[in-house]
Parts: sequence; structure tokens; C-alpha cells
Amino acid sequence: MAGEPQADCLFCKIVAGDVPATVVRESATTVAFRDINPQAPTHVLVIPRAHYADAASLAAAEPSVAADVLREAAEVAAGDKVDEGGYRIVFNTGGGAGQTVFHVHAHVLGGRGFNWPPG
Ligand code: D5M
Repeated sequence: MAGEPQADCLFCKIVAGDVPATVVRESATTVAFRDINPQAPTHVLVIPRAHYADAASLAAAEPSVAADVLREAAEVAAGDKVDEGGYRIVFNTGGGAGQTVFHVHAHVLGGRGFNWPPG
């Protein structure tokens, strides 16, 4: 069923506490934890507790939780004090865009400069 935990999903296992993660924030609907392979001084992933493959599926099924993810991303940036310098929120969507974990996650990146367009 949509949103239900998936046995083979790494991020569902982090939500369940079955895989360790450096959790920086939790809410009723989301978990935020540090990326295992950081690409910036701040690199945190914000995920919904519910399992959806990508941002579009989450927004279609549970738009209020999609908003929660964005709100938590802003709180992460403020908590790491990277909000004033500017930060980036990225949802890689689909393998062609670099998505490797198919449980939607917002990358929150900050603490350094960024180029546009991204690589
Ligand atoms: O991003 C998937 C991201 O997930 C990538 O930046 C590494 C990160 N990752 C993978 N495994 C872990 C664990 N166990 N903890 C924390 N972070 C992790 P994507 O946009 O799908 O390429």
C-alpha cells in the first residue's frame, strides 16, 4: 500500500531504527540525518517516515508531508547556521538525475559556495 514501509528500503530501515544514522531532527512525519558521503560542510537528508519513491509521488499522495519535508529542511539549515549564507535543497528524481535511494529525500547542502547549473 502507498506509504507503507518497504522491507528492502534502506531509508525505511533508518526510520525504524534498524540501520544507524546521525539523526539531527525528527518530527511526527519526518526524520533528518547526516549524509554518509557529505558533499558540503552541511549535508543532511530529510525524509518522510512514509515510503514514497520520489518527490512527485509524495507530493501527489501526501502534500502536507511534502510541505513538512521542506519546512524541516529549512530548520536543518537554520540549525547548522547555513541559512544566512544560502543553501541548496535538492531532490534527485530518477536514476538519470542521480537518484540512488528510492525513498524520497531532500538533500540539504550548505556551508560552501555552489555553482549553477549544477553538474
Ligand atoms: O542520494 C542518496 C544519498 O544517500 C547519498 O548522498 C548517500 C546517502 N546515503 C546512503 N546510505 C546512507 C546511510 N546509511 N546513511 C546516510 N546517508 C546515506 P541520491 O539522491 O539517491 O543519490
